[in-house]
Amino acid sequence: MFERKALIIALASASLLAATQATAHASLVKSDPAANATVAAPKTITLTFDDELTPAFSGFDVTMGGGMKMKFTTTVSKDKKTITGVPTGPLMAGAYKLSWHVAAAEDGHKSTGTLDFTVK
Ligand SMILES: [Cu+2]
Repeated sequence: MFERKALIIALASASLLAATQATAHASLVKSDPAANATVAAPKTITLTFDDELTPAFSGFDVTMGGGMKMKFTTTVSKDKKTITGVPTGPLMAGAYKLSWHVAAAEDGHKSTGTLDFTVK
């Protein structure tokens, strides 16, 4: 009987811990350009997350079709939830892949993702 109770407590603690960790990770909630959008050459790219980020470990890379990396200057907003990137030169027409990486301010956990967009 005691063992069964201990097991139930252990399982409850484990699921509580898992839930805490899941909410502590920063997830992308909005982007401009949106994923898979076709847009005029953007002057800025913004990525908004559901959690505060650690600016030093949060940013993104943008590559064009052949893997050519585009240069961006990125900053993190005051509320620490939005990354804004300004390309150092105009983006030519073509297909782009954006790869983001962030660290949650709360626990330092890292998450990454990608999105595609096209410049017409
Ligand atoms: Cu986390």
